[in-house]
Amino acid sequence: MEADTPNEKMESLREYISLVPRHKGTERLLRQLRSKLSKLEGEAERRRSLRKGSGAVSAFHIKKEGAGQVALVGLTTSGRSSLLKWFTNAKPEVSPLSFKTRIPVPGMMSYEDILIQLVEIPAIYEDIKSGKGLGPQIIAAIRNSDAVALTIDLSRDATQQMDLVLKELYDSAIRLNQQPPRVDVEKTGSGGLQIFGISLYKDDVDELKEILSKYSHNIKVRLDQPTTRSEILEAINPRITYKKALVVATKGDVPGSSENFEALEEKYREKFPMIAVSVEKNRGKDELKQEIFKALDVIRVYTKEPREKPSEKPIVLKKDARITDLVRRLPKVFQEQFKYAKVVGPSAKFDREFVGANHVLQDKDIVQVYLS
Ligand SMILES: Nc1nc2c(ncn2[C@@H]2O[C@H](COP(=O)(O)OP(=O)(O)OP(=O)(O)O)[C@@H](O)[C@H]2O)c(=O)[nH]1
Ligand SMILES: [Mg+2]
Repeated sequence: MEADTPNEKMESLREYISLVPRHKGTERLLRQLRSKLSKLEGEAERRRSLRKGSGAVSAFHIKKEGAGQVALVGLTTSGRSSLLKWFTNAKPEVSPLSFKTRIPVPGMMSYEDILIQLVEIPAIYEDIKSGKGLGPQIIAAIRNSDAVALTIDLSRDATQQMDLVLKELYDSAIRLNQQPPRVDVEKTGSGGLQIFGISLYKDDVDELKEILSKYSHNIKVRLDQPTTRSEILEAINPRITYKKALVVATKGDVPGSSENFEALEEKYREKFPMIAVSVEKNRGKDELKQEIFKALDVIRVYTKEPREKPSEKPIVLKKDARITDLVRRLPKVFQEQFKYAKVVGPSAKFDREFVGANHVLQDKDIVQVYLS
């Protein structure tokens, strides 16, 4: 009670709470203490986010670093902090108590010769989509990531957790491992409602016109394959975001975990890569790292100077990037005087193939650029 700085206050409150015996007679006291603690934590969080610059920057926005940002997303106590600690130098609090992580916590994970940023996102909960509390900020933090790792706790019913997490994300306009519908929608300044390829529409055309005119008076829609009503609704919703995702099944060491994992695989294996791990027993680490890298959809390309070894650090590019995308990342002279490139590695048809600007690269290619 003598503590004076907010941090000391929080520390001594935590200590005091841990010392109070747990029984019916102390329930009320514990509730009061926890509520006091959570108020202090909220204040501390606000101060932290204000300090981070303009004041408009939220503690929930984690600046991207490394080859990509992967969000650890799951229900409370699903083991997100444990994973973050296992893979990075971050020091989140691991605890059997619920909702310990209240703001996103970043850490850098090394994978072969690159670094990947992991961010523990505060826990998802039922009805997070309703927009109460920190829900919108939690969802925004997930939307900001490049890929999502869903943490599913194998010490409990795994499919039930997965169903819940997926529903909450779906209702928050986040789509996982799903292609956007192939419908071209364009708001135009004038011209009214224009629909091309209407014969490909599978549902009621009058209703389609009504849906579209509610969305905008001037709109051009182009169908080039059979399209349903729900695909149209997806395509005109600007909030919807598409992310690659994988499942990290945690606590693979606990009794019953194999059965839970099998049930989860049975239901979801077609849509999600799945890795069972145990932080406790240090199992599945390398396999998981590899899946996380895959989910980012990036490639590593090494540049090379004549008569020298390839660069030690790769340039990280989006999957399917071309030589032009690589050249854009090099000093300006390479863009101005590009002639052709020589490729050694997976994308080369034969060793030391000479290629042009449109050549599509692959992970672990070595490229030497020639200038004219
Ligand atoms: N047996 C076992 N327990 C684990 C494993 N990983 C995590 N746990 C335990 O699960 C509990 C919750 O772990 P956390 O990592 O704090 O969970 P979290 O998802 O960060 O939870 P919140 O941030 O509080 O929502 C802790 O008691 C951990 O020790 C594991 O691999 N095996
Ligand atoms: Mg945590």
